[in-house]
Formats: sequence, C-alpha cells, structure tokens
Amino acid sequence: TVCAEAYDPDEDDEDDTDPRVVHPKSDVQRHRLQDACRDILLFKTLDQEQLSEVLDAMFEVLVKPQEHIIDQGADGDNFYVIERGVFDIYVQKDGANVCVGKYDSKGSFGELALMYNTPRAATIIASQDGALWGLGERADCFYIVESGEVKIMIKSKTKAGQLDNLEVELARCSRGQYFGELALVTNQLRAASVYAVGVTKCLVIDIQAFERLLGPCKEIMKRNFSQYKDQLVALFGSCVDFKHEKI
Ligand code: 1OR
Repeated sequence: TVCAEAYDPDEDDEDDTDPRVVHPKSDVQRHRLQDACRDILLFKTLDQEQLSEVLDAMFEVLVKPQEHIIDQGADGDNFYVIERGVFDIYVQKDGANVCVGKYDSKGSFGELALMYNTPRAATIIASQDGALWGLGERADCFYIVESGEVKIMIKSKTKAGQLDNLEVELARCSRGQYFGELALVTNQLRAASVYAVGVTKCLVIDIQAFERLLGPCKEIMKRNFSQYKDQLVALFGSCVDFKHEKI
C-alpha cells in the first residue's frame, strides 16, 4: 500500500503559526509562577496577553540535589525561571570546572543558548531540592530510520558523578525502526537523546501528520513503553529518575 499526504506549498505559507502550547496549572501554581516571573527582565517587554501566553506554556520541574539542569556545551532546549532552591553555576576553565557563582531562590537562566543559537555557556547544578519553571521546547516530530543507524542515549540525573553526567547507550534503531514517539504520545519532554551512528537518513513526520496518519497506531506503540521501563530498570535499577533530553 502506498500512503501519502497531498502537498500544497501555499498552505505551508499560511500555516506557519505554531498552535498555542498550554501546560495546565492549578490556581496555586499559577500564582507561584506569576510571583517567580515578576522580576524577570526578559518578560518586562511583554504585554499582558503575551505574558499570559508565556505563563501558559511554562511547566513546573522539580529538581533534586546534584541534578544537572544544564550542561555546558550542550544544545539549548529550555529557559528556566527559579521558583525555589539554590543552583550553582560552573564554567570550564583550563579543562577544569570552576564554580563561578550561584542563583539563590530567585532569577532565571538558560536564555543565552536560545537567544544566540550557541551551545550552553555554563553548567547549572541544583545544590538542594528545588523547583523551576521551564519554558518552551516542545517535542514536535517522529522519526523512522531509512538508512544507517541511530543510538539512543540516556543519562541519570543523579546517579552519575556531579560533573561527569555521562550518557549510557540504551538501544539502537536501524532501517525501518522508529523513535521519537514517546514524547508525542505522552505529551512529555524528550526522555532520551538520539545520535546518528555514521551517515544516517531518517524520515521525519511532524506532530500534526503523526496524529493524522499514525494516531490509530498509538495503542500499539504504547505497548512498547513498558519495555522501555524494563530496560531502564535493568540499566539503572529505577526508571523514575532520568534527565529529559533531546532528539
Ligand atoms: P545558556 O543558555 O548558555 C547556561 O545556559 C546558562 O548559565 C546561561 O545561558 C546563562 O543564563 C547562565 N557565563 C555564561 N552563562 C552564565 C553565566 C556566565 N552565569 C550564569 N549563566 N558567567 C558567570 C557570571 C557569574 C561568566 C563566566 C565566565
């Protein structure tokens, strides 16, 4: 069977506004978020409606001591506003990580990589239990490997040493296999990073087409999710404790 979508280039031009992202919040959460964002300089230029849209899109992230929120050199994903907790800032100098400062219970970080499309300029590590509000990056694609191979890597938030938060290979996908469905089906952040192993070609299906074409297959995909959990438990002894990553 051949299955295809009609392509209308004109439609593409009109259809470039992303649907609004809303992470539902209780009244209490919304108030806490508003308080945390009151003095954030980046938000000062937004009008009432724009600010409301941004607050809608933010999601709460609870963090544990020694958890890496950002690793220097990584690609940017989210921008964070601090709700509570202390966060140490490390920068690499002559091959060593040097603590250059900290955020104490207020402020925001992670804007540089997103604004300038550069790698993360510092490592940010929680030094105690805390809470952050994250903004933005949303999983929006599903992938099928056409040729070559990808490896799926994951790192524990807390299991690895404080500064060498190493990734562990979880699985590989080759021709005909797919990845990237978990976040689309569960509506959560990416749970792992996926890297090409040599030259690799993937088919990319955006979330709208995924819903339309593969929506009926979701239940079949969900069956694999328990296998993912089993793999995590086998590797790390638990599956609750993993840093969200990107594809
Ligand atoms: P990012 O997206 O690059 C790391 O991800 C974040 O750490 C960065 O955005 C800033 O929000 C935050 N130099 C660079 N980034 C810093 C610094 C910093 N401090 C916080 N961030 N320096 C420390 C200044 C006390 C300069 C070090 C030489």
